[in-house]
Amino acid sequence: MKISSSLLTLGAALVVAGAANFAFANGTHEGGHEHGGHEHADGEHQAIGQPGVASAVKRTIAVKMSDDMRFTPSNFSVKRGETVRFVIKNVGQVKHEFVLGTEAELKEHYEMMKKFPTMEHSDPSMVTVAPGKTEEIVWNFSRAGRVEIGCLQPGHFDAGMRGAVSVLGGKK
Ligand SMILES: [Cu+2]
Repeated sequence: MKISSSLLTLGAALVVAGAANFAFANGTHEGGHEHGGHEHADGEHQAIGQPGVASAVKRTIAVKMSDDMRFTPSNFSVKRGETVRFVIKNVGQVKHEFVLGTEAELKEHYEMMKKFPTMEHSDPSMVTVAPGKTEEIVWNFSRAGRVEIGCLQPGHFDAGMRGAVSVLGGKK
């Protein structure tokens, strides 16, 4: 039915706009551009760091994603300020994702993916990997604390497809 399908499209657009606002608000409430004079024009992702530059990568970490709904390995430890390249291979038969975020961001985003399972989404903090393929994320973990990892494909997050990065404090 044409009408309901265009309503669904509109609904998806509104949800996406809402998520963008949420990310912005979440990124700015901790405030500040205090690390080394970097400016982040969009204000996003300050809670978990920001996209890294390849030339700053000192460590590459290989991660496998599999249909038993696991990241292997799933827990990582980095130093504050470190830029890491994740090389993420999907060894399964279905699509998986590696998404960095706060607990709240991942849950919010996951609920949206359950409502709109065919929605295409992308962001520097995430990668969607087709079966048998490998993708990369370069990320700068500029804040001490815990960054969550999740696969937001419907059912996967609930099934435990999660992990975490511990960002250890230290010199500013
Ligand atoms: Cu998955």
